[in-house]
Formats: sequence, C-alpha cells, structure tokens
Amino acid sequence: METMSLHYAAAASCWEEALPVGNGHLGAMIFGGIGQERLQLNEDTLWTGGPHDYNRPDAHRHLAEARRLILGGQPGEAEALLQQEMMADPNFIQAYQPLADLWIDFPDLPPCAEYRRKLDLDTAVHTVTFRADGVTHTRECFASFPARAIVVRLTTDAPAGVNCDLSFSTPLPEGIEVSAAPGRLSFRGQLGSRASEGLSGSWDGPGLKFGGVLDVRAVGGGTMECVGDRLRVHAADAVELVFMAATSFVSADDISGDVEARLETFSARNRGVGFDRMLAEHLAEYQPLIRRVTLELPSDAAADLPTDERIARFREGGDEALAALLFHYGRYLLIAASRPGSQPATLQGIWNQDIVPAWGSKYTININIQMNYWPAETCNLPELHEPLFRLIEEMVPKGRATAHAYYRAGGWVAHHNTDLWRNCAPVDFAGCGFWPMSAAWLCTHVWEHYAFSGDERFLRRLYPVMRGACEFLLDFLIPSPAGDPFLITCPSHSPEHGGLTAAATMDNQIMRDLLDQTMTAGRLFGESPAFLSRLKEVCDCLPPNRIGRLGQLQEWLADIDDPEDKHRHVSHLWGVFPSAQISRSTPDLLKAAAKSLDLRGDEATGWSIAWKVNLWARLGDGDRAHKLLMLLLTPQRDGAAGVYPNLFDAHPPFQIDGNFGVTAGIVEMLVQSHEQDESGAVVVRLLPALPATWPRGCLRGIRVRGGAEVDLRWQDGRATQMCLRAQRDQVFRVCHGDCTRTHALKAGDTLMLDGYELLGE
Ligand code: FUC
Repeated sequence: METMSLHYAAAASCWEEALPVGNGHLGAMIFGGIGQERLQLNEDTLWTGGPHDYNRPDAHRHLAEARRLILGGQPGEAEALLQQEMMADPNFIQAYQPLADLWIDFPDLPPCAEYRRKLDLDTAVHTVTFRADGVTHTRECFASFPARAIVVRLTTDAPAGVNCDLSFSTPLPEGIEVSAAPGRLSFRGQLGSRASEGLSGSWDGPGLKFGGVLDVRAVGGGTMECVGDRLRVHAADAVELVFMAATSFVSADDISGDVEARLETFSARNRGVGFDRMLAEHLAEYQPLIRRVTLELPSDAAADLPTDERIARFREGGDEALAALLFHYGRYLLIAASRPGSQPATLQGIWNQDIVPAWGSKYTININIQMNYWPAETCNLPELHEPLFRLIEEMVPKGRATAHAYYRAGGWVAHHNTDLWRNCAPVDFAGCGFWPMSAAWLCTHVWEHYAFSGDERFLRRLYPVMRGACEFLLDFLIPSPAGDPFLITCPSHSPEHGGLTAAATMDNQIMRDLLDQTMTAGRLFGESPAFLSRLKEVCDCLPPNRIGRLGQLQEWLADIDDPEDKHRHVSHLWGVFPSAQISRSTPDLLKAAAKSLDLRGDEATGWSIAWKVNLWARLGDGDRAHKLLMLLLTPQRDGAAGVYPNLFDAHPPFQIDGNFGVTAGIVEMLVQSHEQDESGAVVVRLLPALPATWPRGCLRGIRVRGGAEVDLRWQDGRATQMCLRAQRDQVFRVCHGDCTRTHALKAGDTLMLDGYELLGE
C-alpha cells in the first residue's frame, strides 16, 4: 500500500507533474524524461534586487489625514492618499528566482517499457526505472541536507550501459556562463537590473552573484569528454552527479559573499565520498525527521494506482490513504523547503521556475507564510520552524525604521509582504498592503513554539522581538472617537477584504493574543511592572469579538457582514484557528464563528480551503472538514482550486501554503491541544472532528502543547488506544467524547490508556 510514495507511469509533461526534492537550500523539480532528464533547480537565496530601504521617510506626515478620512467615513479617499504618499519605494518588492536547469540527454536509447517514476517519502529519493532492449535503467536522485547537495546516480544492469550528455541552461535574462571540464560542469552568473513586472518591483544595478557546480564521476570505466559547454560521458557502468550552488547573499544588508569559496567548500566536502555513502548519510539525517510521525487511514485497492489516477478518483471514496499521503507529503515538503539555516518556505516553498513568478514567489505575511508553518509544531518538526524565527528577527531592524517613518512609533511593524531584503513597509496596493499587524501575528509563532517545547531559553531570546511588536501597538493604537472606551487600529483592514477601516476583528484578536503572551513571557523574565500593566490596560481596551445581526462573528467593528460574501480570507475566524481565543469555553462566539464560516461557503482558493479544514476541525465538524479536504484533493481544472498531478496545491496557480495548511488541518481533525482547563491543565482532545469516512486509523508521534507526543488508534469511530509520552512535567486532561480524565505527568512518563479507560465505561 502506497501511503508513503507518489508514483507515475509516465514522465512529467509539465512542471506541475514533475516531483520536488529539496534540502532547504537547494530545490529540484525532476521531470523523469527517458531520452532527456530535466532537473529544474532553485537556490533559496537567489532573489532579484539587493539591500534596500523601502521606507518612505516622510510617510508619517500623512498618517493623521489618512486617519481622519477613514474615521470620517471616506475610506476611498484615504486609500488614494495612502497609495500616493505612503506606499513603499519602490512600491513592489523583489522576486524569488529560478537558478538553472540541468539537462541530461541520453542519446540513442531504444524504445522503452515498464516505465515508472516514484518519489519515496520515507527516503526522500526519487527513482526512475524502465527497461530498454532487455536492459534495466535506474536513475536515482535525492537532496542531501548534510552534503548541501543534490545527488544523482544513473545506472543500468548492463556493463558500460550509461551514455549521457550533461548541460546547463537558465531562464534568467542575465544568462549564465557555463564551463565544462572532465569531471566538472559549472556555471556562474550575476543578476542585474530589472523593470517592474507583475507584482515584482524594479531594481536598478547589480544584484546577487551566483554559481553552480556539478561534480561528475563515471564509475566502472567510461570516458568523459567536453563538447563545447557540454560534458559527454560514454560507456560508464554508472554516473554519479553531485550538484551544489551558492550565491553572494550574506544578509539583507550584505551581498558580498564569495561564491567561489562557498562552492569550493561544498565541493571539497563531498569530493570522493561516492553515492552510496552520501545516500547513507542522507538517510541517517532525513529518516529520523520523517519517521517521527505516522498516519494510516482506511484504503482500498486504489491505493496502489499511480498517484494521478488516485487523485482523479478520490471523490469516489474508498482511498482515504490518499489523504494520508497528502498529509505525509506536507511533512516531506516542509523538510525539503525549510531547514535550520535556510530561508523560510516562500509561496512556492523552494520550487519556482518563473522569472516573474506568481506574487513574486515571496513571503506574503498576512496568512500565507504563517500557514506554511502551521504543521511544524504539531507534526513534530519544530526545528524546521527556525527559518521563520530568523526571518522575524532579521525583520526587526527594518520594521523599527518603518514604525518610525510611517507612524513615528516605537517598536517594530511589518505590513502584508516581505522578501529576502526583509521589507516591512506597505507594498502593492494600499487596500491590501496597509495592514500593520504582520509583526504581531508572526510573533505569535514564537509563543506557539514555546507552548509546545517549554523552551525558556528560546523564549527569552525572542522576547525582545515580541516586546518590540507590542511597543509599536502601544504607540499605534488610538482612542476610539465613537465615545466608547476602546483603543482602535487605524488605518487597517481585514486582510485584502472590504477596504480600509479601523479596528477590524482580526487586528483585535491578534493583538489580544500577542499582548497576553508578552505579559506571560514578561513576567517570566522580570519585565518592569509598569510595562506589564500598560500591556494589560491596552489589552482590556481592545474591542471584543462581537456577534452580529446574522448570528455571525463580525468581521468588522460595525455589523456590516454581507451574507452573500464568499471572500477567500476568513480573517475574523483567526480567533478559532490558529488562535484558541474562541473555543468551547466561549460557546456563543464559537457558534457565531460556525455561522460566519457557513455563510462564507466552501469553494475558495487552495490555501483558503486548507484554512477551512482547520476551522471546521476546531468547530468539531469532521464531516465538513472532510468535505473541504475532498474539495482540495480534486484534480485542478478550469481555474478552480485543487491539486496538480504532483499533489502540489493549486491556489491556482501552485501555492504551497495549501499543502501545509491541510497537513495541519488533518492533525486538528484527530488531536487538538489548544484548550486549557480552569486549573491550567492542557486539554488533549482525541478525535475531536473524526469524519465518518475514517472509522478506523492509527496516528503516531503527534506533538501536543505542554510538551508531549501522542499515539492514537481508533476503531468504529472511537479511540481504542492512546499513548502519551510527556517530555516535561505537565498536567494533561485527556478528553474523548464525553469522557474526561486528568493526569499529572512527570517528564519521561508514558501514559497508556486503552479503549475501556478512554471511553470511561
Ligand atoms: C494573498 C491572498 C492571495 C494569494 C496571495 C499570494 O494576497 O489573498 O489569494 O494567496 O496572498
């Protein structure tokens, strides 16, 4: 049964059929062609542009007028003013770029049969096999984190059976200079000026230098010859390729890195190691990550079909193992796209072939990058959250300048997009770009990481970042002019929806969590009582969540929600997920949230559907969550959301947040830990949103808040076995249906409950 691999009976005919490998720094899309293999290559720091201050120094001069217009009921005029005077310079930020393509041509192959290509998620190895003229050809590829390389082996079961031509090309307009020598094919290049196109900003001047090296080894004889800028290997038993790449990126302020030295360091490390040892080293590093979690769901014979056929027939039912595969794929993609030391996953993870990619393939920080990291903690991959934390820390100095230039405020602020250069100013269009809540939202990820790990050293290190985001809010909030006691945000909006306003519900929810979390952290670290009470005062003055005339949770301060509104952003439901502000302990608000979500409907973009899976799971409706999952796990067509044959989620186009969001959502359907009881015990809720289509299953290694791992087995829709391994001292309240039991555990304790104890019978 194929719950841990994607496989196909034909080579990829387009990018969305190719399969991804990655090590956080390098990504490759593998097409699996028979006569010609293509590896479309990315390097995580290759972005257009360079160090740049996006802030408009005089922007603050227009703030008072913008506020006056918004509060005076002229949001359109305010938008025009902001667009003219307060957007970033330039107004669009930079784009993530493709690096190069490695082409492997196999001349004179006889007709082939028994073709199969497969991406094994348990090993992260991509394999192409076929037979031609009685000879079996095997082509393996993986991305190694320890070797910082993409490694390929081409073999046949006949001696001297491998003949190939190796070459590089690039779609970059600046081009590359390729040089070939026996044993090595390499290229160098440098990005330059770009005109603004799509949502990608202009750049005048030189950009990043970059280079790639392919070390080539012919095993068991064979000859190598340079033919122009190609390298030809003839009659080898096997060919081993090791690809490494680097850019001159050092930091958002420094692009003076030495590409040659970096490439030489990588290449020297891997020289002479050989495929088998590199594979062993890769498996030793990768498998402990992917094997932390397992999930089995009911399936039928369809589970053995090629993945594209499974996707096509998923809606017919029976093959729930495909949902498990989608879940494992999300974990795989996070390991491949986000590693300690790498850049965070972009809108496309690390895989992008376009010069003008969709939305710049950048960091959209009003939902998308956050969603990328939703599965990191629950899926037991907390170390992969690190690139996001580093991004946040690197944004702080830029965000301080933005807070000063735009609001004459202290602390730091970020708006709806950032890039490699850590922009924090508002970009694109005022109606979506002017959203000064991103820093606050990002900081709640710091708290989540702590809630799972209890790692006080981590929290102490990041505390100033949280504090800085609060300092901004203290200066930014203004008294409500409506004669009520509230402090309000202005300008703001409910992300990308409804135009400029003041005090959109999501703002208040995010601020409430951040202020709360910062108060708790501040108390731990000896924060001044004056600052703590200031936070408390402000928190108490935030407008509360409100239930409107439709029984809905209001998206805005005024009760203006439109019952026909199907907008993709469901920002006011932030309080339900990712936050736990609205939960079973606030039943009226929870009911109102369900009403809002119901009104919004199911159809949406990929990431929005994924968010709704999480939301319905938190609302306790497993069948509705599954309905959304089915919507997501549909072949992409006609401009609607779905998945591509390679299981990449379609906004459309491809956007990886949907993959990560649904992975998190599947956990939320099976185990939740966001609630605490009155005594502070962490509530571990088992099977809170189990759909009828998953009557039995098995989940292992999920992490819960409070610091524990949970394994769970269920049958006939009821848990039959649970194992909870506490990693620190903590009281857990295990809830299953109506049965609740509290267990005080010590670090290292294992709690085993069987069906009898779980059902309280
Ligand atoms: C936000 C969303 C869009 C898209 C873009 C990258 O702007 O509203 O749907 O996902 O990010």
